[in-house]
Amino acid sequence: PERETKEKDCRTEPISEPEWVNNVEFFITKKLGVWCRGPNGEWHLGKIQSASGDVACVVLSTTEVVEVSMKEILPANPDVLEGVDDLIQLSYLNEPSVLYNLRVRYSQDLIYSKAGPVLIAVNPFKNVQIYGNDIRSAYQKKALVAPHVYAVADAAFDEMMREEKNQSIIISGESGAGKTETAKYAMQYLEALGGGNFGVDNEILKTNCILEAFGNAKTSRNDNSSRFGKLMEIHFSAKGKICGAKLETFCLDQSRVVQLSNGERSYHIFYELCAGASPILKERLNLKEASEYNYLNQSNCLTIDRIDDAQKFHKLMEAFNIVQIPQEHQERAFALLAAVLWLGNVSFEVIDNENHVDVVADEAVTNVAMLMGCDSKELMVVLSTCKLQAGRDCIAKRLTLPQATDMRDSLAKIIYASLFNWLVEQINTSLEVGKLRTGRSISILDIYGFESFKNNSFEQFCINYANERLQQHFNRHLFKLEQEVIFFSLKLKLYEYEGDGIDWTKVEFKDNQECLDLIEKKPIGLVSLLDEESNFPKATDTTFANKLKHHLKANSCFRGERRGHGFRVSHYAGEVLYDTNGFLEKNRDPLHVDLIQLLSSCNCQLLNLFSSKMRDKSLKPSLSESMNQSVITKFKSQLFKLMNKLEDTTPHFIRCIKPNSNHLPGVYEENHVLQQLRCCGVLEIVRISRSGYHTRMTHQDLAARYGFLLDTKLSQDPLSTSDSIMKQFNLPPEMYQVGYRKIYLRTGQIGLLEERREYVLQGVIGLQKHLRGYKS
Ligand code: AOV
Ligand code: MG
Repeated sequence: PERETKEKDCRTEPISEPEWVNNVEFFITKKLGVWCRGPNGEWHLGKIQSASGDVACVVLSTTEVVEVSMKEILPANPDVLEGVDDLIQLSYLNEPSVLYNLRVRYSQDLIYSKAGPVLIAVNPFKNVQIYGNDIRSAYQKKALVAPHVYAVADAAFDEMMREEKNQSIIISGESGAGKTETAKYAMQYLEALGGGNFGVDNEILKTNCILEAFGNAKTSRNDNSSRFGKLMEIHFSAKGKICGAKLETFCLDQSRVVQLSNGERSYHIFYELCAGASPILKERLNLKEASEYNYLNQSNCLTIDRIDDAQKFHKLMEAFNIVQIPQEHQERAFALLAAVLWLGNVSFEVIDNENHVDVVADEAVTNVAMLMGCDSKELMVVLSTCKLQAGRDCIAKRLTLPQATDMRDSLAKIIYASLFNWLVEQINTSLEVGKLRTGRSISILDIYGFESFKNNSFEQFCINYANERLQQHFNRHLFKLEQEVIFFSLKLKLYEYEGDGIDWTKVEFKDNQECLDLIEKKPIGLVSLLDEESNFPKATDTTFANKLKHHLKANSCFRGERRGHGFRVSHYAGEVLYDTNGFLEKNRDPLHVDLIQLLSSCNCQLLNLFSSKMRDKSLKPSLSESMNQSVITKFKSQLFKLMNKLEDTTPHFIRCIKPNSNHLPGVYEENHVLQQLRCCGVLEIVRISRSGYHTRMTHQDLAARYGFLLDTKLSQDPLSTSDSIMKQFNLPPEMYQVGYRKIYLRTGQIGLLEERREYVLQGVIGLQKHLRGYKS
C-alpha cells in the first residue's frame, strides 16, 4: 500500500504553534484541518478556505462557513494521529488538539493515555473491562504496552528490581477523579506480580476495605471520598516477592464524625453497622436505625445510590478476619462505634440563667456509659463540668451549653480517631512480616483530592494545602527533566531547532511557590498567623480574617473579602473561598485531661489503651512539644516528612481526570477537563518530554548513511527516505520526529541504526531477514 506520500509526511510535521501562522497558505492549499474557536469558547473542526490579513474564512465540518480572526484558529492534527496513546506523538500540541485526542480515546473506553512520562487516567464512571486476569498477565509478559495503570506498576517494579531503588507511584487529581480506585488497581497488579510468598499478598488489597469503611464518606464531590491520606509501602524480596507492607495514614478529618453538610454522610462504617449488624449484635449494642442518630440524620442523607451498606458490612467482617483482628476486639470496636452514635444523642438542659447545663439522664447517656464500660453518673459529670485547679484544691466548674456540646463532640471525635489509628496499627502488625529493608519497595500514595465547595472550612484548607505540596513535588521532578535538556543543549550546541518546524518552544512551568509561601512562610504565612491567633483566647473568626487581610495582602495568591470573615486563595487548581468560621477552634483541638481520665477508668481494653497512648504522648518530654502543637502545625510537619520520604524514591506519576461533575459515564465536559489539564501542566510536560531529541541529522545525511539498508527502492525524496528508514527499523514513533530538513532522534536510537549498519558492512549474510526477525 502506498502509505508514504509526501503530503502525509508534511501533515504530521510538527510546527510550533506561533510559527504555524506563516504556513497558512500551506493549510489552505493542502486543505488541512484547523480548530476554530466559537463565540462561547468551544472549538470546532474546519478547513481554511481563504485568509486575508488577520481574518480567515473557515468551512466548519457542519459545512457552515464562518469568518474568524486568525487568533481564534489553531492547527488540527492529521487524521492519522487521531486518538494516539501518547500525547507526545501529536504534531500540534494545542489545547483543542489535546482535548480532542483524550475525548476520542475516552469515547472508545480507552481511559488511559500518556503525557510523556505521566499517565493520564480519565474516570470512566462505569465498569470497563480492562482489569481482568488476562489483561494483567499480558502486561506482566510485556505483551501489552498500551498506557495503563498496570503498565505504570510494572515499570515501577522493573526499575526497582533493576536499580534496587525505592519507587513511588504518586496519584493525584481532584476529588472524585479516581485516585483511590487507581491506587487499588496498582496494588492489585503488584500483589499478583509479587504474590505467592509469606501469605501477605492477599491482605494488602483487603485492607482497603477496612480503611475505606472507616476513612471514606460521601461528600458532594464523591460518594466514596477519602477523608485521610494514605501511603502504602510494599516491600519485596530479592526475588521480587512481596515480603511485607507498611501503611501510613495521615490527618483523618475528625469533624465529620460530629458535623455534616447537607447531602453528605459521615464515615461509611456507621451506616454499614446500623444496616448490617446481626440481630444479636444489634441487641448487644442497643443499636437503632441510622435515622435515629443525630450525628447521622442531620444532613438529609442516609443512603448512597446503588450501595448496599449491609452487604458492605459483611465484606468488612471478612476483611477483619483476613487481617486477623480477634473476634473480641472486633466486637469492642463495634461497641465503641455505637457509643459514638449514642453520644450524638446525649442532650443537655439549661439549669440557670447563665446557660449552665446538666446532662439529661436518658437512654442515650446510659447507652454510652454501658458501651464504654463506665459509670453513667461519672460520664454525666465529665460532660457537664470541667475541673479547675484552685490552689491545692480541685474544683468542678459547670459548663455552658456550647462548652458542654463541645466536650461531648470532642469525646466522640477522640474515640473515633483513636479507633481509626488503632485499626491502622492492627493492619500494620498483620502486614509486616519480618524486618523490612529499604531499597526494594514501592509506595503508593493516595491522598484526598483538591476540594472547592460552596462553603470551605479548615478541613478543605488542610486538604488543599497537601495538594499544593504534592503539586510542587510533581513540578520539581518534571522541571528537573527540563533542566537536564537545557544543560544538554548548552553543552553540545548541536541543535538547530529554529526554522525546522520542530516544536521546541521554551517551556515555562506554572510554579506554585508563591502559594506555598502564602501558606508556609514564617513569620507571616497563613499557618503562622493561624497559630498565633489560635493562642489568643479573645480571638474570633473575624479578628483572624482581619489579621490575614492585614498581613497577606501583598501576596498575589491571597484576596481578603471586603465584608464578612472569608478569604480567597488562588491554588494551582483554582481559587477557593474559605470561611474562617471555626478555623481557630479546629486548629486548637485541645486534649481534655478529664476525657483522658475518663477513658482510662472505663472497663474497656481498647479505651484504656487509647488513653494510655494519649497520656504517654503528653508525658514524654520529647513529645510534649508535639502535644502542644496546633493541628495545622502537626499537619505541616507530617507533610514535610512525607515529602522527604517521597524525595528518596523514583516517582511514577498518575494524573486522574474527572470528566464531568455529575459522576456520569460517557460525559466528557471539555471545560472541566481542560481546567484540570491546565492546572497540572500537562501540555508543558509533553513539551518538555518531547524536547529531548538529542540527535539530529539532515535527511540527506541520513539517507546517505543508512539508505542502503532499506529493502525497498530508495525514493528520490530524502524526507520520505528518512521516514521509510524509521519505519523499517520499527523505531517507535515517540522516539523520533521528522522535521522539514532534519530528523530528530531520542538518545540511544542512532546507536541502533549504527549497529545494523555495522552488520551489513561486515557482510553478515542474510542480515535483512535477520533484522526483520529481530525487530519482531
Ligand atoms: P478519588 O479518590 O480521586 O476522590 P475515587 O477513586 O474514589 O476518587 O473515584 C470516584 C468514583 O469514580 C469511584 O467510586 C468509581 O465509581 C469511579 N471510578 C474511578 N476510577 C474508576 C475506574 N478505573 N473504573 C471504574 N470506575 C471508576 V477523593 O478520595 O474524593 O479525592 O478525597
Ligand atoms: Mg480517594
